[in-house]
Amino acid sequence: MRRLLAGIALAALPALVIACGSDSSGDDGGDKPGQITVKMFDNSFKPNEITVKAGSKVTFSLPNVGILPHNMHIASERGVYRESPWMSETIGGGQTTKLAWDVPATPGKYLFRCDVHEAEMTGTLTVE
Ligand SMILES: [Cu+2]
Repeated sequence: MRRLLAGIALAALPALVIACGSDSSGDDGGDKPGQITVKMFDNSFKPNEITVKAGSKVTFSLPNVGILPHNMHIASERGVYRESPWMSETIGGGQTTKLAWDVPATPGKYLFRCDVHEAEMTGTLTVE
């Protein structure tokens, strides 16, 4: 009887491992670790509110799904664009570019925008 119970316990183990594994591999849409896809429409980002981990490295994948030219430019810590080097190239509709960003170690809010449409094409990165 004791051997039979041990056998049942062992047989149940793989099921538990699989259950745990599927938990940790769940993701939010197919991006690789550290990669975040932000679609550029005419004229908005989707998503335009993004949360990232302080001190991590992220790469924004930026497909331009509109017709107009767009880019992504992240403001400096104090919200100034012209002093910030965090800027992708400007690309035309149907193209995709990338922007690698060493996320600051300081938690806070960082604004981003498209320089071509700076009034309406904006977003916020929350570093936490
Ligand atoms: Cu734009």
